[in-house]
Amino acid sequence: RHDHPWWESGTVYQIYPRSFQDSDGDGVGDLAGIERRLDHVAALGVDAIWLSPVFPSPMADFGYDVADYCAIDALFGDLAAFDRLLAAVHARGLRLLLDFVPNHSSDQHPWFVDSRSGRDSPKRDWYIWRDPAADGGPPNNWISDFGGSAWEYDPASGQYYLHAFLRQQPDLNWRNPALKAAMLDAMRFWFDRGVDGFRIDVLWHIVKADGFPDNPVNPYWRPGITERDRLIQQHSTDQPEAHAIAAEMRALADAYGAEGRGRVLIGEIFLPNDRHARWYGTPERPQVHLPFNFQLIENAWDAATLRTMVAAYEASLPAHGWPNWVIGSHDAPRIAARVGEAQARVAAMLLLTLRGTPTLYQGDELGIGTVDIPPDRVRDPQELRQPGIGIGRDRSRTPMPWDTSPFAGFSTVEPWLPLNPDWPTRNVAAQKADPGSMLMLYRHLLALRRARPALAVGNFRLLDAADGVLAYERRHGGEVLRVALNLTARAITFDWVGDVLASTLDGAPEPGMLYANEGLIFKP
Ligand code: TEU
Repeated sequence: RHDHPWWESGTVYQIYPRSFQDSDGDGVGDLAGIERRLDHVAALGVDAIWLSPVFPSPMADFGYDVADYCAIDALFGDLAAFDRLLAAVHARGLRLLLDFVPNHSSDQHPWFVDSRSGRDSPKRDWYIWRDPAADGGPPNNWISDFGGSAWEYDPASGQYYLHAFLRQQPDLNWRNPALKAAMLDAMRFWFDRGVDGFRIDVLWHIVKADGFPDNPVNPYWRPGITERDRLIQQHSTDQPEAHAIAAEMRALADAYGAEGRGRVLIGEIFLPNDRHARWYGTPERPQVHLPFNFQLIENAWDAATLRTMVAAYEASLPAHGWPNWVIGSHDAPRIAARVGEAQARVAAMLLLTLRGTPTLYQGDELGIGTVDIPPDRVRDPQELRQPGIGIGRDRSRTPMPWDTSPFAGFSTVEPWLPLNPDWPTRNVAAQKADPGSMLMLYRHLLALRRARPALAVGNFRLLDAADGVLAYERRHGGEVLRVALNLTARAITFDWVGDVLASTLDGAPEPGMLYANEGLIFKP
C-alpha cells in the first residue's frame, strides 16, 4: 500500500540495556534479559530496537566509553548471547540497531593505552595530542560537554589529549586513515553479524577544525547553564570532513543492501535546521538516513511554539530527506515529568502522528514521571561533575517496572538505580490489564500507524486552530486523517466533526471542542 522502506514507515524503540531486564541477579540489565522481554516490545507494535552501547567498557559513561568495538561487555553477556538476541529479534520481525560511538573510545581501549605510551607510539596519531599553549596551559579554550577543559595533560609525554566528554573518553582522530579504516571495520563486523543499522553517537563531533582554533564565546551564556554552553562549538563540531565520513559510512551500509533489508544510519546531530539538513547528504552521495531531530525535546511545550517549529523543520528538509521525531531518551528528562501525565498522552499522540520516523524511549510507554534520585545513588557522571545543572540523567535511566514481584520483576536484587516510586501501580502488567492506561494508548496508536498509511507515510499539512491547539492533516492516496491536540489543561473550542480513531481521553469526544489534554485522531 506504500513503497516506503521500513525505517521511514516504522518506529524505533530505544532500550537502555542497564535498565531493561536483569537476568543474572546483579541488579543491572543484560542481553538475556532483553531477549526474555521481547514480547513486550513486539506487542507494543514498534519495528526496530535501538540498543544503547553493550560493548566492553569501564562504564565511566555507562557504555559510551568503549574499550573494544567488536565484543560484548561481560556485564551484558557475550557474543553468543548477542547472536541469540539478534536472532530472537529477527524472528519477531523486528530489527536491531546498535549504538556506534565513533567520536571517542574509553581511555582503557588498547588503542589509547598504546597511544598514551609515548610520542613514538604507532597509535599516537589515532587520538588527538597537542603541545601545551605557550603558558603551559591547554592548547585551546575548548570545553568538555561535561564541564572543564576538553584537554587532559599527560605528564609523561608533556602533551595534552582532547576529550569532548569525560577525560576517560579521549577523542579519536578520524583524520588518520588507519584509525578510520579500523572504525569502519568495526561497523562491518556488526553488519556481517546481521545488525540492521546504527544510531551513531555525536556524529557531528568526529572531526575538528584544522589548527584547533579557540571556539567563540556564547554571548547568551549565564551561570546556571551547563558550562559547555559558555562557548559556541564552531570549530569542534560539524566540519566538512565529518560529512565526508558520514557519506563513507552510508556507502558501507548501502553495500549491505540499500533495498529490502535496508541497513539504516541514525546520526546524533544537534544543529539548527539548515545545517542539520545537510547531514542527509545529496541523492548522489547520501549521508545518514535520519539525522536525529531533538526539537520536540528542546522546545517549549505549547501549541504556538510547536507549530512554528514543525513548519520550519518540514520546510528545511531536502526533497530526499525523511523527517524523524523523538520525545525522550537516556539523556533527556522524562516527557511525563516535563509536561505532566495527562499531557504526556497528548505528546504520545503527537510523536506517533507527525510525519516522520518516531523514536520511543523505554518507560515512556508507561508514563514514568519524576524519579528523585537520593544523593548517595547518583551515578550519572554529568550530574556528579556539575550537580543540579544538567538534567540529572539518572532520572530517565531507572529500571523498567514489569510487575508487582520484588524489585518490579526487573531483578532479584536492589537495582543499580532506584525504581520509579509508583512502580507497584505503574508497571507493565498493571497497564496491560487497564484499557485506559498509557501503555494501551501507545499500543493503539502504534497499531493505527500500521493500519493507516496516511499516518505512517502520508503527506502533512498544518491546519488553522485556536490558541492552544495544534492541528494537522495526514493524507495518503484517498485517505485523509486529521489530528487535533489540545496542548493545554483547559477546554478549547475547536471546530471538528468526524469518526474518531483514537483519543487520549476515556470519555466520549464532543464535536466542536477539545477537553483539557484531549488529543484526537479522526476521519473528517
Ligand atoms: O550524548 C551527546 C550529547 O550531546 C550529550 O552531552 C547530551 O547533550 C547530554 O547528555 C544531555 O544532558 C551522547 C550520548 O547519548 C550520551 O549518553 C553520552 O554521554 C555522550 O554522547 C557521550 O558519548
